[in-house]
Amino acid sequence: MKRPLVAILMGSDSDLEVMSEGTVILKDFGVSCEMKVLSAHRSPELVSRFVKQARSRGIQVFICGAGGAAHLAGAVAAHTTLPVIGVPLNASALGGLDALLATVQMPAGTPVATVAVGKAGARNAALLACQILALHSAGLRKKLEAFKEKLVAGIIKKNQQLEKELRA
Ligand code: RP5
Repeated sequence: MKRPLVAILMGSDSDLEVMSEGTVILKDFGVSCEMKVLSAHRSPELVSRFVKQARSRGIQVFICGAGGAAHLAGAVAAHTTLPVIGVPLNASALGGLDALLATVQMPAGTPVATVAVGKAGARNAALLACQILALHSAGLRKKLEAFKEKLVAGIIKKNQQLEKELRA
């Protein structure tokens, strides 16, 4: 098995369904990853130990998903200079707005690249991780270019379908 390049962390196993969206994307792009439940509030020492050892194990990008007070991405970013992507999750009565604000509003000096709330965010976090890794991988860059071309082809097809329906 290849050494993981991306660590996907989540605050609870209740986040697994959403965060698994990212693993599907990474698998499609042939990027190895590992997944762990680590909570900024329930297990702060484990978070710090994991993050401090990650670079020496080959990790290059962190993706952190959490709901509610959602401090995981920020807590990870506090311990590393590796890029950290935060995925706010809808896990409380506030519908994810709480997690979005907690993840995005980092103080200057400790950046977290925050993506959208929920599954779209989990997917985009994985794509962004691939784009970061592609800075040093021509193979990965080609796969990303092919992915973009597929997006364009999808839009063209939708317009053809729309025209057909309007003409009918
Ligand atoms: C957050 O609290 C987790 O990331 C999760 O989204 C939320 C609820 O966790 P559980 O009570 O389901 O373990 O820290």
